Amino acid sequence: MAMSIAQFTFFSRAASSSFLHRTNARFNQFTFSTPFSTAAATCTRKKNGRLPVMSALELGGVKIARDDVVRDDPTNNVPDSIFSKLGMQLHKRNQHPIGILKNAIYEYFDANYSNKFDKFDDLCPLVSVKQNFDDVLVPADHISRSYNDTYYVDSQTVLRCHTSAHQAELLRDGHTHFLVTGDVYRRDSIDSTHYPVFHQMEGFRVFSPKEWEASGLDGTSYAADDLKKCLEGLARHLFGAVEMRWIDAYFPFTNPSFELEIYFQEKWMEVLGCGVTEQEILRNNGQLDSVAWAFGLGLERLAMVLFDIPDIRLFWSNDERFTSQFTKGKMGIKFKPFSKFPPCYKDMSFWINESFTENNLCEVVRGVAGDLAEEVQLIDNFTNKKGMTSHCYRIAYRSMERSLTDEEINELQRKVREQVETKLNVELR
Ligand code: FA5
Ligand code: MG
Repeated sequence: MAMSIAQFTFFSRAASSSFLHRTNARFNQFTFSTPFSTAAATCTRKKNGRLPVMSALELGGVKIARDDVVRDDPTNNVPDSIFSKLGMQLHKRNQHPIGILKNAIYEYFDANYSNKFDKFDDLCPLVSVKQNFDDVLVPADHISRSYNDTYYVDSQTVLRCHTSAHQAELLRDGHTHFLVTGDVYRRDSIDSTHYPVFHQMEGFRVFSPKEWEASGLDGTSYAADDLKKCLEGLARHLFGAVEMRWIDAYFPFTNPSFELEIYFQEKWMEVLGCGVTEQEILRNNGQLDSVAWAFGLGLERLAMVLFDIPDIRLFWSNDERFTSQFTKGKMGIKFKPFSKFPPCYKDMSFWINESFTENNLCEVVRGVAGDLAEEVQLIDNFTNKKGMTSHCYRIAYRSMERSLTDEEINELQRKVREQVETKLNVELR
């Protein structure tokens, strides 16, 4: 296992939707100047007199109906494709790679910390803006709060974009060692390692002064050392030998902060963020003299490496040729691809406008093609003498399960072009 400290590098391409890589995303047509409805907040129980429930879900002991989440309202940017993923809870399926991985991580913590970590995997994914951002000190102008990056149910309620949204409440409830697993939601780009719904596991450990005082280290250094040891141990438990490296990072809620990258498919892939928790979070939530560490793991990313799963869309497949390959409690299984259909590429060029963002484009593409969209990639970008900027995107269409016909792809591309023009207000070339 090669471990090294490396300078921060973007992995593979400019990832837009992370707490680190948010510099070039721009606000889209939904902006904060839109008049907000002040309507209801988090995960409220079904109110009387609401529209008929189309598919009420029971999540975290709370009933959620489609019209609680998808609304024709300018403060709402949740499409049906995202609502349909709510409640799938792949992390609770013991025969699914995400569930198998969750259980393997639980095992590591139970064995090494004698069952000290409290485990949560059923917390409601609808959270308040306060929980998702304010409680973890995300600045008011941080790009992750934008409608371009986060799914808003209304001005005060979001689909959590990370499991860190639960840190504060669990601290206030008196938990000092905990793991939170859950589905998280982000408007994001399209490729084999990014999906708008994925799963994270948050880890949190609080230390009291007597734990670090004897070490001769200050609390922060003690926690940072312990954190790295813990996660390196976890990586060994899961992978045995794998090439990995620590990268210095930035998160609003930790300092110092790090990311762990693993070498996969000839690239460095970021699998987790972590760090020593900001004192303010501890103080605000009843932990006065303590220090703590926290991490947030991307479960799909780890599972891709562990089970040799080449594309993140496969986790959502109900095809038996996928689901039947995995067994409860078994980590060593390598996925055998059951189809190798070639991708079909379609290019489209248009003049962008002020409000254009790549996440909005990806949302349109997913809305039309769903999981048939494998990748959306900017392949050409220029500005003419009049100051107009043209983008050319290449869309790769591919099914994981069957071959697509020319007609089917042409029809998808026709619809994408139509909607790009009408919804994004750009001029096709
Ligand atoms: C966070 O979400 C922080 N909350 C993590 C954290 C927790 C840091 C506690 C410090 C303390 P980030 O945006 O980098 O950070 O996402 C964490 C992990 O989620 C990434 O390393 C990656 O493995 C995974 N991830 C991020 N975006 C996607 C995506 N679109 N699809 C799949 N996995 C993703
Ligand atoms: Mg990141």
